Amino acid sequence: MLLWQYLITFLLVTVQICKAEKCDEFTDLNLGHSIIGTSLKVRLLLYTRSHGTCGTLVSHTDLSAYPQFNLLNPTTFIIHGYRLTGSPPPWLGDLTQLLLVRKDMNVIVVDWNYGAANLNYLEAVKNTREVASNVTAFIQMLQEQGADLSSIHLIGVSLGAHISGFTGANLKGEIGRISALDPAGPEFKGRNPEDRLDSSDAQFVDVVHTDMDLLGFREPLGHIDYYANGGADQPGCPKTIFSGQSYFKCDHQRSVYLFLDSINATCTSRTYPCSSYKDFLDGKCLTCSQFGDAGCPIFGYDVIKWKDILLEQNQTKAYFKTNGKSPYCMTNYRMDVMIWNKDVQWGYLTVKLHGNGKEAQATINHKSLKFKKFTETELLAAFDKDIQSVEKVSVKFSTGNVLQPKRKLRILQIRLENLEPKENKAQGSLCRYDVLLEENKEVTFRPIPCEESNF
Ligand SMILES: [Ca+2]
Ligand SMILES: [Ca+2]
Repeated sequence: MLLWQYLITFLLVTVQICKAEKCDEFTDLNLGHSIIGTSLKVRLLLYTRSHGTCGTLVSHTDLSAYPQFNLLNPTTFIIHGYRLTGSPPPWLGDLTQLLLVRKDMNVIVVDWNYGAANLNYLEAVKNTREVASNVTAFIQMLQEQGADLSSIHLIGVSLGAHISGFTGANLKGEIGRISALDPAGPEFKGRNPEDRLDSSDAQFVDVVHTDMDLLGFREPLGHIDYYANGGADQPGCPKTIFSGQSYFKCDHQRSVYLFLDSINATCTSRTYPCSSYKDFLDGKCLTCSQFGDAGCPIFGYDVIKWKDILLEQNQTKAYFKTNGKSPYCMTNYRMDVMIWNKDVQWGYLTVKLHGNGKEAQATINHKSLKFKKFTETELLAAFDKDIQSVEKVSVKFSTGNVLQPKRKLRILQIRLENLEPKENKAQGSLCRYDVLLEENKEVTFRPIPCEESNF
């Protein structure tokens, strides 16, 4: 063979390989498109374990063209929301990858960027029904080919949560699960269940609220509704408008990053059913006897293990605190403090746990705490890390009042109990008796197991 023949063969093979590895990408638009306004185009991109980073545009008619689509596997749809700037969602790749790592499944990214990118939010809202019709038709095709509706999971972000709701309603609520990540509030507040997401749209609907005071939805919409950090504002997000665009979307987008952490499962966020965030912070909802040995439901992807008991309870509002950045999960303790000062004392507590060369901190300052002689003050102490084996504890008391003389808290008993169910924790309750806390001075001590004390 001559050299040029080799070259041509080489080129042909290269072209073949390139053709085989051609990946379809999520539509990348810019602010210009958004300013002019875009009209709706729905594209469904398939990802599987064998094609984890290379998307394939799929049609609604011929599934056999995509041998990597396995009808016996569950299928998860990712449905994004409004795109102000037209850029692809920054979390999309991570969400797809983490899902595929967790389970062998088909992931379909519903790309409706043409239609979502528009300065006028109302135009994007108008497209939601049509996106849902498109996804519905695809799912009906899957069903005709033999897929089981209960193995279908829709993960909808913001407007995508209501698109998931419409899709689920089109399929008579028979799809397995909808996970709604901060469902959009504007244009959906106060609407009837058929005009928004609700718990009848799937067999199981889990919802997380992270920005209910601005872009999200305040009222519960699913079988379980989580209110992360109360559901309105998130730690680590800018508090002023001077931070630009992130001021508007940080709280809202946090719902996705919390969910990503839960799929990643590096640690778990335990959540507490309660009537209000205030009661939760006050330590009034820290027992979960209604959930038996499983304990309080955890947040996110794996809450499906609580499905049956949550369905029995019809609607659950659950609260949890998170860190300001990933890993978001915190370790919760119940803390009891009893003092013997003559007068009632008011103030805040900072508690640190030390062990294995690590330190975890909980700041209990959501309100001025009331300490009364010989009366247990029960508190929630949420620590930023999990210290499996606590060697030492530090406590600091402050009143925040610099004008008055420094106070002293005469502690008769301090008790810390890890709230994780028994099989998940290394230690039982930790106690310490007779501690004098001078205001703003940290005191460190070695706790002892409570049951071994003679108190
Ligand atoms: Ca609905
Ligand atoms: Ca907010």
